[in-house]
Amino acid sequence: IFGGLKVTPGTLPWQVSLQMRPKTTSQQFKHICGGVLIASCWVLTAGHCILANKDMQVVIGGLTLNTAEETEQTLRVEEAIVHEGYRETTKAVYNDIALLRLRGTAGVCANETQFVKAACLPDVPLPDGTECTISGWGVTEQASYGTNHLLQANVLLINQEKCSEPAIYGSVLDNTMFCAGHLQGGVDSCQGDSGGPLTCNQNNTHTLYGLVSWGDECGRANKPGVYTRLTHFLNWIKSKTQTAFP
Ligand code: 4AZ
Repeated sequence: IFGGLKVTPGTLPWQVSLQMRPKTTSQQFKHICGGVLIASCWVLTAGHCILANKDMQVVIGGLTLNTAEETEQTLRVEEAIVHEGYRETTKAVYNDIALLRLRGTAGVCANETQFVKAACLPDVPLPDGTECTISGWGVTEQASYGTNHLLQANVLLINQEKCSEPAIYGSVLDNTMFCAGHLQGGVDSCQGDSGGPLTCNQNNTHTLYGLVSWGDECGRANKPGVYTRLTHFLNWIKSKTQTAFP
C-alpha cells in the first residue's frame, strides 16, 4: 500500500494473508497475496495469486506477518477455484478472481470473533467518487519487499470512461474490472496487496466491492489501481459456493 496508515486491531476482520510453500518441501509458508473472508469456509482472492504445485494456507485476524498473534486463525486451503475466464495479457488481467475453500469440520472453518469476520458482498453498483478502503502487506513507497504491519488507505471509485481515456488505461479495461485511486498519484495498492479487499460503505455497512488486481506500477499519476469488479461475479460466487449463500 502506498500512502497508507497502520490498521487498528479488529477494524478489517475479513483481511486474509494468503501464504504458500512448495508441495515437495517443508519450508515456511510465505505471504504471497491478500484475500478476503466471505464465509466461514470461503476466501476470495485474485486469480493471478494461484500458483501451481503449492500448499496454501490463510491467516485471518492478524496484523503482523512476523509474529503469531492471539487473535489470528490459520487455516489450510483445501481447494482453489480460479475463474474459467481468468486471462492475463501484457496489458491487463481479466476475470482476476479465485475462491479458496478452507479446511474445517462440520461446515465450520474460521470461527467468528471480534478479529475474524466475513465481509458482506455488494448488491448494487456504487457511484463514481465513492470513498473506499484498500489494505494489505504489499510494497510501499518505503519498502520494496512489503510491510510486516497491515496498512490501509482510502481511494475513490473512478469513472470507467474516464479511466479508459488514452492518457490513463485506454481500451484495455472491461466490465470485469474498475479503477480506484487518486489520479494525482501517491495513494495506491501494490505488489503483495493483490487479492485483498477494496471495501466501501453501503448503507452504513462495509461492503466488499473490489479485489486488488493490477495497475501500471504503483502510486503514479494517471495510473490508478485496477480492481476486480465484485458486482460482476456475484452469480459466479453463488454457483461455486452453493451451501454458503443459500
Ligand atoms: C501487482 O504487481 C500489482 N497499483 C498490484 C496492484 C497494482 C499494481 C501492481 C496497483 O500485483
